[in-house]
Amino acid sequence: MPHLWMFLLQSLTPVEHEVFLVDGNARAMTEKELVKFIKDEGIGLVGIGSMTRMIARAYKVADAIREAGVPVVFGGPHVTEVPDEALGRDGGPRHADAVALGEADETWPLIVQDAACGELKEVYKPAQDVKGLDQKPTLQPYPRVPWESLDLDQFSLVPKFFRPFLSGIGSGWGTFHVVPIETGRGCPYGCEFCTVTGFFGDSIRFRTNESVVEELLRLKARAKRERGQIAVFFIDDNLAINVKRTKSLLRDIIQAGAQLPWVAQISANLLRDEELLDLIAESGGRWIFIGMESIDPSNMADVNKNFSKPSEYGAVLNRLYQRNIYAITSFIFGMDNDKPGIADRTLAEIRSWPPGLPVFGQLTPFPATPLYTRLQKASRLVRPKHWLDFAPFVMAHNPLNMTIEEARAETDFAWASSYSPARNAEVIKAISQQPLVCRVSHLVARLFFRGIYFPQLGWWAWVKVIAQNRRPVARLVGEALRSRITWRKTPRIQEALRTNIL
Ligand code: B12
Ligand code: SF4
Repeated sequence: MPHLWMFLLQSLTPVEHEVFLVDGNARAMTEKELVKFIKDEGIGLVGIGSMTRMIARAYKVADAIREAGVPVVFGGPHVTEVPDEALGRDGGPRHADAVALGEADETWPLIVQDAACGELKEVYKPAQDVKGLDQKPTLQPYPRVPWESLDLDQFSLVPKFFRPFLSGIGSGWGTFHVVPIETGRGCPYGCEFCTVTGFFGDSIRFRTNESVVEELLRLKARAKRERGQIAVFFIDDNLAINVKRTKSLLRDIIQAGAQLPWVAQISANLLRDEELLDLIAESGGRWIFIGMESIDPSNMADVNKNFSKPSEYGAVLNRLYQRNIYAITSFIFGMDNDKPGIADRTLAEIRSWPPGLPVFGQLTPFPATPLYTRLQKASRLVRPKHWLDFAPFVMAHNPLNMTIEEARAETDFAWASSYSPARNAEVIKAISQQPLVCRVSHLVARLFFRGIYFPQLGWWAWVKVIAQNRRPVARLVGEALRSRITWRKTPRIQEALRTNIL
């Protein structure tokens, strides 16, 4: 899925400038290739956005670009949290000519103008209110991202080779895009490990329903025109943070016929309301990402996430399941009360719930979070600048009741057990009463999600994954073919095929 910020800043760029978007995930280039691209296109300013996790790579890219004489401006959560690092003011090397702190909707046009006049400043900050706090964009009005005409080729999840063949199936699968849309910003909950409340603020700002619906309608028209599929990721941190407003938005989407399949993040405490769940289902909601974090209430209390109750998780997932909605359930290991065996206990709970897509991470002290400050004060950080020395799934601090190696072993075990061919087959069997399309999408999602932890890049890796999971794959493909034959034999369908209605 592409990142929203680049489309947003592209729409906010003064019209006389051309913008090129390169997403390192979708269109990987070496530093040399990237510098050549920049030179060939005569690009005068490079903007780089990065989460903490990818910052070391982003600095390397920036160094190569700056060496070629092109100025680089950084933005996003990491540089906002530690701006001195990118500017080389903390004793380390300099990687950026300028940094944009916080939300850059209003500063970006200024940055572009300054760069064009050769007057780029080092730091760009949003204007401050009387209390000295950043003035946040209201999101009303909201920039118009021209989805209907943007070149999204680098982001299609369907390999080019299959496109002609797949565009003929059903309503068309020639392209498949997951598009990020925000309907609001901010979260008041302030969980200890999270950067969102600090970055976006604790008051929430919403776009108007009309502006969201209009954007969805344009996307829907594009999908139809391309004979492809578009799914939406509502990237709000908690789509249902204001339940009344969420219901009103979902009702407007339904009324306008603007439904597209969508995914969103919603905390478990907000998924008790049956009417909300009905509206989620009717408006196209397919997958809900729930930050469950831990099955242990004392861990939840430690990280200030007491509002989310592990004892409720099963009931919440059941309510979703009854409506053919699945959950992506996210867990964190290495929390202060976790001991070896935590993965096994968590997996046992998960098996007692309707099937979903569990994901497992480790407690990570991101800079400028309350968690970082607490661990620093307690001298528990073993790699205080873990992002400059990035090691996937290796904790940067000492957990209290297990070692860093044990936390890693728990994480390995949880991923391996959750996405083993045997577990995948078991899950697909367990949901055999669900419509075929739900089961197919669940299996496909499982095969992709496995890749979050076990890299499966390239054809050969995929062939292996499909071979390992041949039992459920063969069963679903067989069922799909049988239902297609039965469907085609139905007298009404035969008549429609004869008269070219289909
Ligand atoms: C959607 C999302 C995802 C999606 C996909 C990312 C995508 N392709 O969009 C998924 C679910 C895959 C994901 C995964 C992860 N995510 Co995430 N994700 C988000 C989320 C919810 C929304 C991002 C977004 O679009 N925001 C809206 C836009 C408008 O805001 P923005 O990106 O910050 O951009 C604004 C400014 O920052 C600035 N800006 C940003 N970049 C740039 C660049 C330039 C040049 C300039 C001038 C300005 C600028 O301008 C923009 C407009 O104001 C954010 C939380 C949040 N609300 O932002 C977390 C967040 C970015 N994710 C976070 C994390 C930790 C992760 C994971 C590491 C989690 C994990 N443990 O696995 C993974 C990493 C996956 C990976 N390897 O890529 C953290 C990052 C914290 C940090 N310090 O790095 C965040 C902030 C959430 C949090 N709880 O703290 N994520
Ligand atoms: S509810 Fe989610 S976005 Fe809000 S502070 Fe907690 S983890 Fe962050």
